[in-house]
Amino acid sequence: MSQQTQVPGDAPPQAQEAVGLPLAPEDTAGESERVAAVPPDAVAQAGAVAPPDAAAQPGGSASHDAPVPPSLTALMAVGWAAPEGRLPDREALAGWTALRRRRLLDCFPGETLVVPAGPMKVRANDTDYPFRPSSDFFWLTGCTEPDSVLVLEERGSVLYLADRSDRSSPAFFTDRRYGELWVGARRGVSETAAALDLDCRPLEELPRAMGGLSPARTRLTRGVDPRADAAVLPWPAPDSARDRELGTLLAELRLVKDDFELARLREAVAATVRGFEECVAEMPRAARLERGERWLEGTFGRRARLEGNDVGYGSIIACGSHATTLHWVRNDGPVRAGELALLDMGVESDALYTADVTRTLPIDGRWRDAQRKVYDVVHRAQQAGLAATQPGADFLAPHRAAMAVIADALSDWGIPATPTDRAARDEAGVHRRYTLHSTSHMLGLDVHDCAQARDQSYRDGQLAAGMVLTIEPGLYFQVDDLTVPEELRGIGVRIEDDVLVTHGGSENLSEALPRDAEDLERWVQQLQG
Ligand SMILES: [Mn+2]
Repeated sequence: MSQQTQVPGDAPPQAQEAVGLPLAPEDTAGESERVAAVPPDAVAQAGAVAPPDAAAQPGGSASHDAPVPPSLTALMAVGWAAPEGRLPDREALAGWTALRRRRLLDCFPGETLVVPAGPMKVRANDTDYPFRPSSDFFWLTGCTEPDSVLVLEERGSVLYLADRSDRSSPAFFTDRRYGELWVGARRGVSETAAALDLDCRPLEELPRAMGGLSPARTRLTRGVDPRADAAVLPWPAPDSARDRELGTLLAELRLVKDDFELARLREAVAATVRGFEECVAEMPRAARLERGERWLEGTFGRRARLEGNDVGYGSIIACGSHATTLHWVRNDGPVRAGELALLDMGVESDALYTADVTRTLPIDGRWRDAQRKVYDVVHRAQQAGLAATQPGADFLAPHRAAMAVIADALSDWGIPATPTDRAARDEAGVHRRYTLHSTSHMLGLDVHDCAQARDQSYRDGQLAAGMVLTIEPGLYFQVDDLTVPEELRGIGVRIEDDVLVTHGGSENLSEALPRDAEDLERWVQQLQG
């Protein structure tokens, strides 16, 4: 499951009263004291709205930094030890990205392909979200620097990126986005060239390079970087079908994972398994807290940050009837013994590949009858889906196999209560009232990977060795659904594994987490013992 936008909470009464009042800051200290009152971490990512010299401009900067007098600039320029100057070693990734660039160029002979990383995104005022490059850009370069742009050409590809902001210019202490006193040393042009084995040039040269491109022979992954969108106009205007073709080809090239990617996915899954174990172990503690779901979200998030880059999507911690909400990411409910917890979580590795795993389990390690009845059906459905995951099989084969199990079970239970014959039920797909989503999606750098691939090569295509997909049937009985027996209302179950299609069949990458109902009981009891 992927993340959804946060549902806004109610504004507290105090904040509502403040609306419309004239600005009357409590802080009446002098200019210099107010500067000191702004902690460095609050403004460290303010580069998007405050260029390096903003403090010197009339009207001041967004952060109210003090102006920098020339004498201070002169002082800051001297007295530093000579830099070490050692370049990083070439990364193993570099060989793989070179192959990927070669394959992409072969799809568009004689053309120039522009693939940007994207800019930082503002969270609020002068703070940004943590940066993550666009997946296509990262897949082709391995570079994680914001604002970077890859220009691919037969005669030689160039990666444009912001150079280091080191002691050689005042920006090292005035530029909040790149200055090394603000953000620490980062890889610039020569460091990135050495590590990623790419021809790299400073970002300042990009406008001139873009200006020289022929629109009819250039394609862009549009919608990633507004500056690139403006610099490379669609051809023929205003349609950007040629650009969409580039996105489509990239998505389709990414469908089959190479060995490097598979190793990274295995790392992401291994860290995810550890995060699940920690969440289960923390459940008794979470059960004592008003918002125990948040405690578990934090528990998993800590594992994700410790071992990887972050979570690959907003963790879904859905206890009790919250499990019937597909993307429950508010995670503000209690964790109660006797209820089920549906945990849908994935660690994104440092190499930006994410796992996507779901387990539904009894919070106190003991199934109640109605819970077990629903769980066993979803488990059987998932087993059928896993068995149908084979090279050459339709992408939809696991979905069909899983849904057949669920439709039969619902029919046996007389759900929905309205009597219809089997043919009519199948025709209407009535089980979908309770299953809600499809069983699989591709997985990789994106949790819903390769989304721009054509139907013929994804949804209506066939599975091939090297593809990684989720198998995740679910059954959800809403609390207010009068078509199901009362004892089942409020029960939601999903079981999701990450599965690699192999030459001989498939491999469940997340098999280390138990799925059988009795194994789950033992696992929970052992972790909470
Ligand atoms: Mn999923």
